[in-house]
Order: sequence, then structure tokens, then C-alpha cells
Amino acid sequence: MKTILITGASGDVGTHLRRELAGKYHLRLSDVRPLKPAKGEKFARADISNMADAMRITRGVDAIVHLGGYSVEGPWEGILSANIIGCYNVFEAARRNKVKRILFATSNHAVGFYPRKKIIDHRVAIKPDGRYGVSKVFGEALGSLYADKYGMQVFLMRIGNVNPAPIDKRRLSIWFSPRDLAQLVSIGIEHPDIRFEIVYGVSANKRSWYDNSNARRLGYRPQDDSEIYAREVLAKEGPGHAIGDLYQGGAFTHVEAVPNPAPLPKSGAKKGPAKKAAGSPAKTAVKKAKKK
Ligand code: 15L
Repeated sequence: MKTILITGASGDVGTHLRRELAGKYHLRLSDVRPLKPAKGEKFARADISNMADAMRITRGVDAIVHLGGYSVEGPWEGILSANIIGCYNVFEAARRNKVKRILFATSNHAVGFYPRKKIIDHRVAIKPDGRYGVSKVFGEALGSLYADKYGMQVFLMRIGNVNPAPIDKRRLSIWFSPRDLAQLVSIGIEHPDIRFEIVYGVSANKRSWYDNSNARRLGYRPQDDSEIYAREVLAKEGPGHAIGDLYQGGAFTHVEAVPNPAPLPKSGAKKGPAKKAAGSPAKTAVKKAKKK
């Protein structure tokens, strides 16, 4: 059985993925936040902005699913440390530890400034919608470099929104169910011919903005479609926003921070990325945007 490292394992995506992959792989989990490993899992607390930590967690694994980092738009310091330095450390530590395959959770926000009217595929030019989006583009560029220069096998998943059900109108177009996430990740781990691939991490949503033919070519057959939730979701939809509603990235295109779904715990937390976005500036920005 392969040993797979999941970084950022205590976040939302990591939590769904652990449940879905249980029993299929030996899971090595890492996060800067604490985590209680389940049976068959091993946990190593690590701050990936520290190269020694990145070296320690990547040693001896068959593949890495790199989810760790600052997961929304927010202050530059947090993004710099987790998504630029941290991401570099994970790629570089993987290379030094001779881990061939890396799956990177990039984001729809790497291309969030495409209009909602446009269907985009894996070949479009980048159009990040904020600092967070730029950091994801950085990770994509690293992936390209490490594939071309060092022969690593790199699978970039531009993830939409992972949730048991879509939470609003925008997410009807980018929803990624946990079981579809597990299917795509399994392809990224198992496919024999990965060199450098970009795919969209989304379900088979009727309202999708993506031509995900590259994922399909690699065998992805998503099981879920957000449409069954559409009526309920749209009935609850709040007021729109003149800019956010034009672009695929939504609020990320016009706010400076969004509330961080995975802040560091108050006590015992190391100095790190997630802390800053949990504070009031993020909430204020979102409140202001809602008022507009
Ligand atoms: C992302 O990239 C974030 O990691 C996630 O927290 C959501 O905000 C998602 O995008 C989204 O666009 O809904």
C-alpha cells in the first residue's frame, strides 16, 4: 500500500479527503494545527514555512497531496509565508527526498478574473483574482519548473469549493463533492502517465464554467452535479454584487480578505499564516462588500 502525505490535513478539504481515502493508502498527515489521527493515519505537526519541517514530513512517502497553506484572500504576510515560502519548501523537499509525484491544490482563484460567461479549459492564460490567486499561480509555476527541470510528476488541481453540498449561487458552478475529490486525487496518485497536468477540481455541475476535458482524458468521471441543490440554494441567495457577480472568483475579485475557515487555534499556535485572516479586518471587508 502506498504512503501518501497530505499537508494541511486538518483543513476542510483535508478532512474530507482523509475520510474518503481511509483504507486505500497509509496516510501521513501534517498540519501546523493539531490533529487527532484516526486508525491507519500518522500525524506529524509541521510548519511548512520551515524547510526542516518540510524535509521531515516528505521523507519516505510515495506521493504528496499538498493542500497546506493560507486558503483564502488575505494579508500578504500570511500568504507569503504559507503559500510562497511553504509551497516552495514542499516542492524542494520532495525533490531532495526523491519523492517523484506531487498533487498540488491550486484553486479556481488562479483564473478567477475570467468572466462567468466564459467557459475556460486547462490551457487558458492565468487570471488570478487576488494575492491568494497569485500565490496559487506561483505554485503552478513551481510545478511546471519541477516537472521540466527535475522530472517530477506534477498534478495541479484547480479546486472549486469542496463541501458536502453547494453553499451559494457561485458555488453551484464550482462545487466539488468529497467523493469526486477523492476520485480526482486517486487519479493524480495512480495514473501511470502524469508529467505535468492541470485539471479542474469540480464535480459534473450543469452550471460549470470549466471545460474539464483534461481531467476526463485522464479518466475522471465525476458522480455529482450541484443542480439537484439549485432550487434550494437560489432561494436562499443574498443580494448580489456588481463586480463579484461578473467574475468566476466572486468576492475575491473585490475584497481584501475573506474570513479564514481554518484559523490557527488561539493557544499554543506557532506564528503562522492562518492567524491573521481570522481577525476583524477580514470580516469588515466582507461586511463592507455586502453593503455595497
Ligand atoms: C478556494 O480556493 C478556497 O481555498 C476555499 O476556501 C473557497 O473559498 C474556494 O476557493 C471558493 O472559491 O469557494
